[in-house]
Amino acid sequence: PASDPDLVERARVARAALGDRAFVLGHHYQRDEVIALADVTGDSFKLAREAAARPDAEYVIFCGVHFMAESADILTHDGQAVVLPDLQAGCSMADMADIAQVEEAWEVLADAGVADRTVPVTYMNSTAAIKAFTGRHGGTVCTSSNARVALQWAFDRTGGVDGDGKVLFMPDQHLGRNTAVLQLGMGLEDCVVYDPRRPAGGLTERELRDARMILWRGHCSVHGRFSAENVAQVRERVPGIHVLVHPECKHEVVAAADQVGSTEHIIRALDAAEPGSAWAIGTELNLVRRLAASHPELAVHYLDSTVCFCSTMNRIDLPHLVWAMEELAAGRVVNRITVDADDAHWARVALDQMLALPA
Ligand code: CIZ
Ligand code: SF4
Repeated sequence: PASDPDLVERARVARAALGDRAFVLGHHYQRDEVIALADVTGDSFKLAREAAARPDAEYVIFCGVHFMAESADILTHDGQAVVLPDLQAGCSMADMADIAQVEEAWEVLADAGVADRTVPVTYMNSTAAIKAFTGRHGGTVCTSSNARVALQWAFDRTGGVDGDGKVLFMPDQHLGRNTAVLQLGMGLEDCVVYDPRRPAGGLTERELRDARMILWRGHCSVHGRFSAENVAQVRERVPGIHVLVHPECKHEVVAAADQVGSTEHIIRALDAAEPGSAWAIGTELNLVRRLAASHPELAVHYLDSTVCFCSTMNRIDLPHLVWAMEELAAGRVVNRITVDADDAHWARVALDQMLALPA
């Protein structure tokens, strides 16, 4: 439905009042009404860099989810306030790795005698506390675009992909498994899943010693819902269709697809697609709908019409954004996201390590 015209007008007025004092970031999974007000759009990695590149903006209004606003706070300076228009906009995947559970897992690894041969790698989609843990233990952050390079780097620190070092990969088991198996040539049997709800992660010492990839039991509630059956069905319905999915999808979905790639990769692939070609996209619905609308020359299908929006991304809507902008314009800093100094320091170490990875 079209947005309320009064609200659109209030948004225009508040945005104009803030001028250059504010910078509005919009994640690709945001609603159209929010994207319309964004100064820049991107995935979490691009938006973190964009936030860091705007040192003169007093307010960084982050239309995305909590962990992204935390990263922006870490990468901006103290005089800047990062604002999340709705504090309920979390990420179910990031919330699946709690810092107390991760500390406990590290003790389980130490008890099994493997912690000193293990490098933690955390996906960007994790809390600042998990990024800080990763920095304190000599690991790196990764995104879905550089996960292969990050894993290669981590294994190189412990004797290489063919050695006996290990990676503790958090919090998305699917990205970890897909990257290790499909990009680094490891076997599915080299991967084990650490379940934080079970004693010792549900793993024996033997399993921990034999594993190469220790995958945290976490997943995305949107991407994790696509199935291999969806891929088979769309191929039957639309012969010759190209199936392109995000690496947060399950292994069997990625294995059945034609291409796998990050959000930015998916956008570029459609920009470069041959006119008239058909595509089934397995990622968040706000983005797929915008891609379909902006590519009338292509037949863009949604991989599974029953999987829908990311509910927490969708919490940021025009009323919340207008409220946050009006409050800021009135000099009241609302919904500020801050990371404590010690965690911010170590999370930054892990983020800087990612930025230093070979391209
Ligand atoms: O699934 C997500 O939330 C993604 C892909 C975020 C991002 O931009 O990296
Ligand atoms: Fe988190 Fe998945 Fe939503 Fe991304 S799409 S914010 S990973 S729940």
